[in-house]
Amino acid sequence: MSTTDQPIHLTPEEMATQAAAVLHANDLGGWTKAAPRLYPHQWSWDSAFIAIGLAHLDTRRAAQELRVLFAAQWATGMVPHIVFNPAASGYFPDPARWGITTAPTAPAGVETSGMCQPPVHAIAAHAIWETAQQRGGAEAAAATAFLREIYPRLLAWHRYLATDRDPEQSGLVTIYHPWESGADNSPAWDDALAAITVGDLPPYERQDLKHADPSMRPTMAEYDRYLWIVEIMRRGRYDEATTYRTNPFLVKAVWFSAIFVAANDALLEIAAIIDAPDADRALITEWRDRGLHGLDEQWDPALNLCLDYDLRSASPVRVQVMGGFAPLIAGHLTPERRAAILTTLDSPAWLGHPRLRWPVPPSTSPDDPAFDSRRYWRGPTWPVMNWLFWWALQRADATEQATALRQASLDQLSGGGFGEYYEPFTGEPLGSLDQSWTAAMALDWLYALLSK
Ligand code: 9WN
Repeated sequence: MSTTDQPIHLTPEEMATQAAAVLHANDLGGWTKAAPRLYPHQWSWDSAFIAIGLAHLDTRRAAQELRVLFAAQWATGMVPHIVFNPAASGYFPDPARWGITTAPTAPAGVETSGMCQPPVHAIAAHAIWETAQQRGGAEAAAATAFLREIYPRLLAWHRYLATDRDPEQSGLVTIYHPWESGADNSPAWDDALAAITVGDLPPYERQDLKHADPSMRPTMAEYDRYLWIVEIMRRGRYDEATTYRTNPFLVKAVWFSAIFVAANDALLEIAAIIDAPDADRALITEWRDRGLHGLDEQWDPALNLCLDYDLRSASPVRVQVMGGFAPLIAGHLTPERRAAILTTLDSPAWLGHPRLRWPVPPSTSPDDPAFDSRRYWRGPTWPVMNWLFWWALQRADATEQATALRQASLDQLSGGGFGEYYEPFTGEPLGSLDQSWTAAMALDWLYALLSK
């Protein structure tokens, strides 16, 4: 059913049926692989987005998605970015390369990576609960029971991010690797990666290039550095303090931090539903407010964007990437900041760019010198990120902009295929087809539209 040809104009009903079929085909019983061939394992933030869409088909199955992921949580509270499927091969780095068995804090009986991804999970758990409440009856009760069950795990995850990943108490989460950002080869990491000298890296063979066109994937120079950081973390047995001391890549990432702020809001909602102790709520509020303050400090009035901060070079990262919209994702905007960020979003550097096929945010502004329309996070548009922008615009009461973005996103998907990302000027789907989170986001939009 996948196609790379653009003009099939699926009706909303057809698109919903096809999206459900993609999720069904990628379902391995209790968890969903991120994509059929390129990503045959469970990815952390993919799972959270997938659960939001899956909830429309089956709220219990959606809860199971998060349950399986959190069963691989580390003793530190970290939720690993990949939980490996022992039955699947063909992805690199594989469990042997990660070598987490040397880490005293790694979970037993499950193979995972040794790093994390943005914490969308509390947002997903709350969304599952909301969908279940609309259904009512036993489903609603089961969802509340699920929140009770997952809450301590979510709290431990957030505690880890607020402490181990922010020893400076800046409100900004430190990432150890571009993979942790979720936006792997964004130009935001170029300088930090360029400063890394690759040491005695054991040889390796890339698997991703067997499933995707090299012109759409990170370069070899980037891959060497990705693997060198993994090597350093593995040699430090994934000990947090050691990583902080020895890792050549340490960046305060604003997109990740903004998702953490929004996830703390969701965790507060969950805490209220299950009547969690007041002390927990005070702590979560503190994490949320510290995050808002940290993001505020990174605002760049010249670019009208929020900037990552490289701890190793002690400098802000002055590029025009999607992550700059972090305050929109975090929410709680002052009227001035809200106006500034919406103006940037509508400007010719972003949604107003005359060459865009659809007005959806490119991962890197076409005005940035590092823009590359085909390569992964250096220009293409990502439907799952459109969803996050849409969600945030709604939270910011920018209803008109949110509705327009949803329509443009659905138009983008109406050619079928559920691409991982899209060429922003031609609309060609790139990367993997039948990407689970793309299908899940389509379902979330379509269920709201079709139930009206
Ligand atoms: C590395 C699964 C993941 C996403 C990331 C995306 C890509 C992996 C890769 O695929 O990253 O984690 O091998 O390229 O960048 O955001 O979670 O869909």
